[in-house]
Amino acid sequence: MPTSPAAKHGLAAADAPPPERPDWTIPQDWSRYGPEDHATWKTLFERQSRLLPGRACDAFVQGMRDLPIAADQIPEFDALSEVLMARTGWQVVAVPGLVPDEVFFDHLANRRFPAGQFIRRPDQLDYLEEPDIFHDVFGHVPMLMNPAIADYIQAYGKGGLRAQQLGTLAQLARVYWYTVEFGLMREAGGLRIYGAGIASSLTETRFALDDPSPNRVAFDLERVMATRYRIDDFQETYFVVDSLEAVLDLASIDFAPVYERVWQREELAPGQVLPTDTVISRGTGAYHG
Ligand code: HBI
Ligand code: FE
Repeated sequence: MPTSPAAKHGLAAADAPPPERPDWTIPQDWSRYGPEDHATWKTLFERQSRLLPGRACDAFVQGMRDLPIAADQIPEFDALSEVLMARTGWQVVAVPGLVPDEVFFDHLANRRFPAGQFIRRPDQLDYLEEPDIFHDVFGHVPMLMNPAIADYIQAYGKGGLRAQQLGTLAQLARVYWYTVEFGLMREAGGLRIYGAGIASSLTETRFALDDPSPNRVAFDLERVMATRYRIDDFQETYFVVDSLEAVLDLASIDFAPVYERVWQREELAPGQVLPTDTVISRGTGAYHG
């Protein structure tokens, strides 16, 4: 099995114990992280910090710089929340791992980012099934320092609750997946990463930007909504936005007619390229075969 994204999402936490609180939050219990946990954080932090300059977008780098996140120890959620709250009104709360969709959406709609409390084991550096503190804090929290992304993720939470009622959650989740998790952006220096699933993964950082295999295609809302994604391996296609403001602009669209049109369309396989796509680089497809 090749190395894979830092975290896969979208599955219910089926065998998790029932939560003590209805919002699924737990104390971070920072003092219970041991030396091995901090060492895992340090390994992951150092290797991503070496790789990301020139690869992560400016907002990511800037957000990271302004947060109390460093190599030496696992960050404290309260300290992160204090800085985030002052900048964009967000907080970080601890959860055991994946939480049910409606719980996840309710947190986001209220500008609380649910972050996995645990850290992966040392033998899971490149792959794990649920989002842990490295994926959630290193990958997502720097982008929450950006006002456009802060508003966009809140809007996703509100839209998620609506999409559940409309039966269009699969389509909406693809938008989150191909932006917040696996988004690329055009910047002055070239293509840059803003998606947390890429930024928190050594192997996918290289794959998404440097490998000839995946397609890189200009982001188009309805096209993305029709496109299935891979949860257990690198993406076959990355969608490229021109700015974070363009991502936030998606939140002011009336999705009802969009869902109607997407409903009429055929679903697209993750690696499919259409004649109507604006292709930035056409992948060889070699990696996925
Ligand atoms: N729970 N903790 C956590 N993190 C996620 O990213 C997450 C989740 N539950 C559901 C979910 N994501 C997605 O399936 C929704 O975005 C659809
Ligand atoms: Fe994530």
